[in-house]
Amino acid sequence: MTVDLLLGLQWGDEGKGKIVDVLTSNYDIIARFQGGPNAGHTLEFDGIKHVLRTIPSGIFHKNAINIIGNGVVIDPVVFQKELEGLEKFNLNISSKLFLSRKAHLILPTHRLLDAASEAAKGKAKIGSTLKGIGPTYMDKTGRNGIRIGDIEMADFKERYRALADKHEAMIAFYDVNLQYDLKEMEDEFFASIEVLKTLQFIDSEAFLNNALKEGKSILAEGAQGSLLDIDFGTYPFVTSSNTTAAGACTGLGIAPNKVKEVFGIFKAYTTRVGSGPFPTELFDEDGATMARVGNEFGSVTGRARRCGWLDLVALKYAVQVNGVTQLYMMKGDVLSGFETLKVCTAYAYKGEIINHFPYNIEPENVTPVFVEKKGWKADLTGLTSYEALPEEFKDYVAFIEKELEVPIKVVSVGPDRTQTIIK
Ligand code: 2SA
Ligand code: MG
Repeated sequence: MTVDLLLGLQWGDEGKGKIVDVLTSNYDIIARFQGGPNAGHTLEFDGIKHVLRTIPSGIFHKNAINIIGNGVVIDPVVFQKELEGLEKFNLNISSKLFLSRKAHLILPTHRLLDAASEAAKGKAKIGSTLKGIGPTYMDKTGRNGIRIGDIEMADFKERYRALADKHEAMIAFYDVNLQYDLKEMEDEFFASIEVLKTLQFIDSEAFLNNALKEGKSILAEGAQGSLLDIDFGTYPFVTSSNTTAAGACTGLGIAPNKVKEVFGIFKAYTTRVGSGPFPTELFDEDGATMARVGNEFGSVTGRARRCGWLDLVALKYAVQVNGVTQLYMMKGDVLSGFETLKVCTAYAYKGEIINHFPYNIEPENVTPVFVEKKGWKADLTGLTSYEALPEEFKDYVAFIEKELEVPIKVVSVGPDRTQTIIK
């Protein structure tokens, strides 16, 4: 059998959590392949809203196996809290959630280093979620990291100490006057390691490839978005992992020829949290309306998201880099009531009109070129069939499909599982 990928095509918060939840019943295994507790996947069903951080969204489904792959970075402290938050659902988690031995551990000092690095950058800060993501991936690629499998080794504590001591020296080097009680953080860390041990550590690449051989189906669940990819995103304002399709292969140990469908999730407009360029960003009443109606606040950090019109230049780039085969358009309902909708189809770039996503998209280099589409008035949140949607909405969808040359298969008109319309 094959692997399908579910990826965010913008700067995160496209609504991946909702779609993976809708799709989960079609798969035997749901796997996370990159990122860590910087993600916040929001699921809403039966009147309950729940935010997942590191745990795959298949955890709520009775029969799905959930894998945290080698490409993920795990903070045991956050993980323990996540497990505690799930207790009330009686999910029998230890029987269906497995952790890759090759996944890297986020240490308390990684979080401190994240904070120190951001503080030292001042105005140039990335707007990191301060979860220690960057420093942990630095240690991974620098070949200094500590992995889940190391927890099973006799010298785990010594390895921890050696790395944490090195980090303390680095924190001092930043000279940013960070206040912290490492002893307290370490007690919490080692207590949470004991909780982590109640779950099974596995050689996940072997597990997944065996499952494929046995005819099982796998959905790889991306976190963040394509424009936050370490290689293809708006560097340096990116996260530290490959959020794009290739990341699923390296983050799970699955070969490219096993990948079949690539579901690309995007919002009907655009949002971004943290710093970095955003060509179609709005600073007016329209942007404020999107933020208010769309409830655009980070699911984990609560940070206000910047809002703007749909950017098809950026989206086309994401579709290409990921090999998207099906598009899912989220939050179309948020655009109800706008007289006119703008869609960016090209950039004015250094005196030229270009259609590709260039090296440099800072405002001084790029001005978006918009086409205008007629808006619709109707509230979409109660609609259940594609036919019932307003003509202007269908025109908007058809226009995007034509520009991106990929079909939009699903449109979402609200946060609940039930507010999902298949075209
Ligand atoms: P980091 O923490 O080092 O990965 O941050 C680097 C940049 O990546 C952005 N980033 C995100 N943007 C949107 N959503 C994210 N996840 C949470 C969510 C975040 C939240 O899904 O709601 O609650 O705000 C996420 N994770 C990382 C980040 O803003 C930096 O620009
Ligand atoms: Mg999110």
